[in-house]
Amino acid sequence: AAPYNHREIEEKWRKEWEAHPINVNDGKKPKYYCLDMFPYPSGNGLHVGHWRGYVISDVWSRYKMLNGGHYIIHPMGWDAFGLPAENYAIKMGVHPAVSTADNVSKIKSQIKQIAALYDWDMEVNTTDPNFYKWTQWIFVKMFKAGLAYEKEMPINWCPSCKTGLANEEVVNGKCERCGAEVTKKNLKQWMLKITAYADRLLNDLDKLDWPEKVKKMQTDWIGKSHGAEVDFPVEGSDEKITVYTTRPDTLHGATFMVLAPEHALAAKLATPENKEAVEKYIYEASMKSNVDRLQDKEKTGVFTGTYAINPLNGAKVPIWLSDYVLADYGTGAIMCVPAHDDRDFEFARKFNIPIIQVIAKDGKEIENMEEAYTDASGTMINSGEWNGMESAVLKKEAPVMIEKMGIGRKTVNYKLRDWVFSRQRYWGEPIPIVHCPKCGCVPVPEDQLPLLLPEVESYQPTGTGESPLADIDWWVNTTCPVCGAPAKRETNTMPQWAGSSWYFLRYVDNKNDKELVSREKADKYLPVDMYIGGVEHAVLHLLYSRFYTKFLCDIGVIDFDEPFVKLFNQGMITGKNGIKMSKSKGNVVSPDDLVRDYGCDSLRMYELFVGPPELDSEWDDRGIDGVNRFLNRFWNLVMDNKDSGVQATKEMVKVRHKMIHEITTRLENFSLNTVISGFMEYTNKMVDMARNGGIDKETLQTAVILLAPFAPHIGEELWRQLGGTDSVFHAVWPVADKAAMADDEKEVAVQVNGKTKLVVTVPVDISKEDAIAEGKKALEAAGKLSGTVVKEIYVPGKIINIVVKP
Ligand code: ANZ
Ligand code: ZN
Repeated sequence: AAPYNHREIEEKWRKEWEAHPINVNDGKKPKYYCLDMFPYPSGNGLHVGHWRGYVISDVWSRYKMLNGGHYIIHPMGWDAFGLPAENYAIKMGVHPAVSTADNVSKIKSQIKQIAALYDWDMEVNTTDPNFYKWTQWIFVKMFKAGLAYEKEMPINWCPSCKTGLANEEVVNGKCERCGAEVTKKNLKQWMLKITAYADRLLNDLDKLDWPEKVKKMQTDWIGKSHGAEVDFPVEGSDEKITVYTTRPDTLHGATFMVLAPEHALAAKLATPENKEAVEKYIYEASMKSNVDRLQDKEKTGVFTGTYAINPLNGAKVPIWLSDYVLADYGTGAIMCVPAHDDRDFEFARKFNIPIIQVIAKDGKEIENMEEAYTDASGTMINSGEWNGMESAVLKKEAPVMIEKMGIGRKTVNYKLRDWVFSRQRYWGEPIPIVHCPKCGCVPVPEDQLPLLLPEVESYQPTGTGESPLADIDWWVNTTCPVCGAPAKRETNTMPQWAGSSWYFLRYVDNKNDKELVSREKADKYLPVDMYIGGVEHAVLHLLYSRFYTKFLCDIGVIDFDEPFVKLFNQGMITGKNGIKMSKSKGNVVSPDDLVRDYGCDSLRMYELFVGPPELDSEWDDRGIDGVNRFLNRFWNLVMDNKDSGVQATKEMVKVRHKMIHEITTRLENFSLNTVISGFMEYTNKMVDMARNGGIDKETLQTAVILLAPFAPHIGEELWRQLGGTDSVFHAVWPVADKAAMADDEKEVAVQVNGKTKLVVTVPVDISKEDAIAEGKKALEAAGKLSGTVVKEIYVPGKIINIVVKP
């Protein structure tokens, strides 16, 4: 037979599929929406790491087509606003729209090499006015619903990109994009009130078929905690300081208080002799990012000179300032219980503040405390009327008790913050708001959307905190949509997350100029059944998308409130030694040569073979040889045996069903690397069978269907070689028959004089003579047969009994 020629067959089937698409919507098939996280069209093109997710999603799509006969919605688009295109424009003077279009066409042709089922009719691009019209429309709807508001606040500021950053864009105190140290700057910001959805975002995680790891990350990000606020009067003044604590049970152990340096009272509390030190400390803290402040390092702080009164027992507690307390969490002030909190313990040690233990450890007071005792378990001590109570019980009851005493109240707190939604950059969606001196903030009327991004002369951020749009007078100066008075446009643009928070809704109705998505199409094709992408998006993008979906559900655009039913996060493909592939590190492996030399099918399979798909895996070019050899072997197996006319033996049927079972189970579990090794294993078995008497056609056809989602070209070719007249992707995924898989061997008890001595495994259809011989051999080997054999009994499939006389 002809040898495997990947170039020839891949070209042949590409053409055929192009002319006769295999994934057609006949209106009757059930839909299955399998989505990739859409890429940012960077100028660097695709490397083998990018392929991984796209191969996984394509394998899954094709599998769902075969198993269940689904019409597959598998779109692709471009998340094309953002900094790199703008930075390139600043450097090269090329308009971001131009470089973006170039990059899109380049990446699109590279993506086509993967031979994925993408439906390019559904393509979207977040920078297309027909798309961002709806991104702006959602903003207007949120504004009208009171979910978008302006607020003056210190934002994370990247001095190098000259832009504000969301908390999520600050990695270890550095700008996620450029690596520069992040500082703070006070600016008027547009905020989205995602906190209004905190409880729903938290509770609805239960509905999702997502990796537990991701659910945990979202849970922690939302960070709901239960506790109490307690009011501490300031000694010698009418002021009081309210603290937030999750451990009101430890109130008797509060030996000092700490306020965030930004706390409204921070400077005011300083006594004259402490004023200078306090002011210096406040200034220094203002220059640090939140992330920096939370990182493990030596505690710093300053005493204000002032005391507060513990409202429970009247104790005098010194008030300190320290940057380990964050201004924007809880009340920005805490009561400190060094005996039971690590950070407070460290602080108390450093500044010689008394430590009072209020929960007994193992029933005792610790003599020389070396570290805080942080378990909320044990009996209360040194706690006045609370002595003898169980701390775990008190922890729950104290908030209510405190409320009754009138010294505080029960509260709930969230780590989740409202979303800073403005950027001081050019290449983003203009925020559709007009500032009118009389009417305040007025949204651009919905029928005037999209509000187009105007051309500018300089893309350079102004660095004053304003976007380059602020320099375009004709654009900035407008009239108020409500009263007609001269007014000014908002000049901030939206963050890149804006478009990606809802793009998955648009694919199924991407040409609709009346609605974001028609209700009919939304009902029919949404939500996304399977979402595949990198784990780096576990919180941000996935939380924002859930928020947008809930909002759009609330205003009736769609009828579901969770966007992604199932989620799979793939790990990264890295270069040698686990180093991230990047152009700057010079370790990028391009798929182009590999496709040329080994074919698309080999590369697809190797992408999966490198390691468990949910983990990072190191790329090694050499490994692709092995996968390619396997495909050659498989090719030869089918081609050499397709016309053999061999009838299936029981053994062949058994191997066939075991193969179906193994491959399907591994695939369903997303253990895709072991699917590939499973193919190798079963191909060896089939080759052995073929050598020893031949192999039947149905087993070969079955193997081809199983392989097709992974290696579609070779799958299609071999399917036709085996007599298929229609595409292999219109075949039906085989079902494993448990009975046919059953082994034809049985365990039989071997007895001497009716007493079981051991067990042997024999073929079910073994003859009486052979069975008895097996039994005797096993007994002798175990030294359990002596005397003279007088009788030999075989109860088929059950017992071998040797009767002996001494
Ligand atoms: C007293 C106490 C005693 C505390 C104890 C803990 C252990 P969650 O909500 O779970 O993160 N805290 C409150 N506001 C803070 C802020 N703005 N910056 C830094 N820390 C703050 O934890 C809430 C606990 O973190 C609160 O309970 C408070 O310290 C601290 F044995 O109060 B605790
Ligand atoms: Zn007005």
